[in-house]
Parts: sequence; structure tokens; C-alpha cells
Amino acid sequence: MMNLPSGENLEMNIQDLMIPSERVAHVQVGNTLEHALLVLTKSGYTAIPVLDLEYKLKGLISTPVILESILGLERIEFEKLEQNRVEDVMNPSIPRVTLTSSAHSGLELLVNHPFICVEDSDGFFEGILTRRAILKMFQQSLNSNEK
Ligand code: 2BA
Repeated sequence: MMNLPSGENLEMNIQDLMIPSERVAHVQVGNTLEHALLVLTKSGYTAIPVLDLEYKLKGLISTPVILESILGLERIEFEKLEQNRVEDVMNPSIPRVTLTSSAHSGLELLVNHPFICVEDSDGFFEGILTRRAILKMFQQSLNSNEK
């Protein structure tokens, strides 16, 4: 539950708002940068989670980070796409909440991150909470107040 400036209480549950893991584009530890770039390009997302074989969160990989890692001094070193693995370049610092975290803590993290990862109490990946989902929920709440 969250209090809006109007005094209204907003019911907000991380589990209800998140995109479930089966609908989240991701890569796994051990995948090549080439594979990650394919997934990122085909999905259309800028950054996606990196999971281990047990489905636990390990980091985030993004197109800019991959491109930066293959920039040589005089040329783009395309061969590195096949040689290097996602864990070599991923960002291990992951904004995350658990299924039972308060929606408020999720909202605070989304100020500085386009999405945050959701995990269960054992650290298994459950899904992501995006800015879009939160904004949509606020928009629906405003619309219903105007009626
Ligand atoms: P970005 O990829 O930078 O996308 C920024 C925003 O652009 C998204 O905001 C969404 O509104 C739109 N967008 C980008 N690609 C899209 C696509 N293929 N289909 C529909 N809309 C698209 P959010 O929806 O708030 O997502 C925030 C961030 O969460 C995304 O940043 C992306 O990094 C991640 N994300 C969202 N949905 C995902 C999914 N199903 N799998 C993996 N990552 C996802």
C-alpha cells in the first residue's frame, strides 16, 4: 500500500506488476557476446538480465557494454564477439527486490534504473519490474480518479 500526495492509498504488489521470468528476454553465463548481441537486437531491448544455470541472477548485459568491449584502437574487433563470454563484460551490480519487498522500495529504484529484477527468497529469478508497468498503474489510478 502506498500513500499518494492526494491522501489516496494505492494498492501496489510487486508480483502483480512484474513481467514474469518466462516472458523476460535473458542470456546465461557461458553464452558468447555474439549470442547476447543477437538476443538484445532481436528482442529490441537495450539491457537484459544474465542468469546462471540455476536461474539465479548474475548481472546485466547491454548493447553499449558489448560494443564498448570490442572497440580496438584502430578497428572494431569483431572476433571478440565469439571469443568472449557475457560474464567477462556484464555489469554484476543488479538493482533487485524480492517478491515480498515493499512496492515503495521498487519505486525508489526505478527512479534511476529502467527496470529492476525480482527474485524469490532463495535468490531465484522471478521476473522484472519496469518503469512502464509502474507508470501504467499510476495512469490507470489517475484515470479512475477523474471519472
Ligand atoms: P529499454 O530496452 O531501454 O526500453 C525502454 C522503453 O522502450 C521500454 O520501457 C518500453 O517502453 C520501450 N520498448 C523498448 N523495447 C521494446 C519492445 N521490444 N517492445 C515493447 N516496448 C519496448 P519499459 O517497458 O519500462 O522497460 C524498461 C527496460 O526493461 C527496457 O529498457 C529493457 O531493458 C527492460 N525490459 C523490459 N521488458 C523486457 C523483457 N520482456 N525482457 C527483457 N528486458 C525487458
